Amino acid sequence: MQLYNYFRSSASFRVRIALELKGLPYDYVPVHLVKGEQKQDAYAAVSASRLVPTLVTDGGERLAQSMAIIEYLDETHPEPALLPADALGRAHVRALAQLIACEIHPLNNLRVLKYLVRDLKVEEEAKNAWYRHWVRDGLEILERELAQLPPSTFCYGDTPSLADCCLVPQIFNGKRFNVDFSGLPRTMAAFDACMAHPAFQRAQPSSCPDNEA
Ligand SMILES: N[C@@H](CCC(=O)N[C@@H](CS)C(=O)NCC(=O)O)C(=O)O
Repeated sequence: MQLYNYFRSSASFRVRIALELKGLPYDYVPVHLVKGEQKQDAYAAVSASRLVPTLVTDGGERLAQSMAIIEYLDETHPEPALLPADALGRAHVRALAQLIACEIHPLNNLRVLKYLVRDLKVEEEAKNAWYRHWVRDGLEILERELAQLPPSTFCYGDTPSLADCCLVPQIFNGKRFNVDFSGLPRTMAAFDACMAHPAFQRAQPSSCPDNEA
């Protein structure tokens, strides 16, 4: 398999975590987002959306969207499972994952932040305030959701799930923008549990071949 991705991309990081949790080898193909490589011909031929990640399967199929890719990996390589065996559990995990991937992340994507600054002429500090507001707001919602679930080591249960694949990159991203993580005990405990796990360590930006210190 090949993963077109970028060390700092949250959506790419989600897929790297899933690949590492499942122990699946892959070729790392870097796409430098800040240099705009996602819009150049080479990657446009791979990705209709010009977004990372793209997973190319051993059979040559190109897959987009991190959540769809992770569910594909979970179905084709079921151990360890990233979704619970029961329907209710799966609904809870998908709800947590989608809260991060669909409610928080899209508001803070590179192209959205660029549009604020370049087209709407928003000042850098106002852009950062936008970022911090929406990440903090989303994490407070996540914390309230987690508080309604039974105690657990990870976001849901005592093994990492799709929700943890989404949580960790969002926290890494928030750290870069100095988001306030105080008063989020369940969220940060799940993050800490993940970061004590070798698969999350191997997937993190500083372990990537294209990492820029
Ligand atoms: N919903 C998509 C989001 C993909 C996405 O937004 N990727 C970002 C990096 S995290 C990207 O490629 N941004 C390039 C750009 O904004 O030009 C997924 O989960 O894969």
